Amino acid sequence: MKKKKILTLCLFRKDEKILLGMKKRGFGAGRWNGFGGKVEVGETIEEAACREVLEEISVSVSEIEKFATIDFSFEGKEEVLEVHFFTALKWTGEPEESEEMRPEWFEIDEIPFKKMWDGDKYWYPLYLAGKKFKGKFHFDERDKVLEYELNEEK
Ligand code: 6OG
Repeated sequence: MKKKKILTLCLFRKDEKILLGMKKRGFGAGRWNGFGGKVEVGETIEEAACREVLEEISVSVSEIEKFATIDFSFEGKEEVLEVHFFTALKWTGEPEESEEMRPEWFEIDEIPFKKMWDGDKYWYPLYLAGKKFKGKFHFDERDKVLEYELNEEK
């Protein structure tokens, strides 16, 4: 079996807007994305999700809800990224830029899919419709989606 790395991603919605961050460094740099990262030893996945948001945009999240798990794999790479997706339900503080992320609110009909991970345009419609789901995406060497599968959970 391929080696798995557990990651989090947290999204924020307010009225008809969604908060994204421009990733300034590391994996996915130059793309808009939600907020998150690796789960550290001794913390739960939910704790990791909240800690990453605080580190990246100085927002303190007190309630989150899981909406998806997606496995991401890449042609020629052994490791599978198991990303746990959350939506923030309660938070305090205004998003602030950090060394890692520059946050910005986008209208839902103006989500910049061309400057996001190629898989995002496939699963965002489910997220925006309030669905819960599981998925798998396989990318080529140039980060384009080769195959994907999304299954809604009842
Ligand atoms: P660090 O390695 O910087 O965390 N992530 C993805 N997000 C989207 N939308 N699509 C993908 O398709 C992703 N692969 C990883 C998980 C990396 C962050 O990027 C997310 C983490 O929040 C391949 O600590």
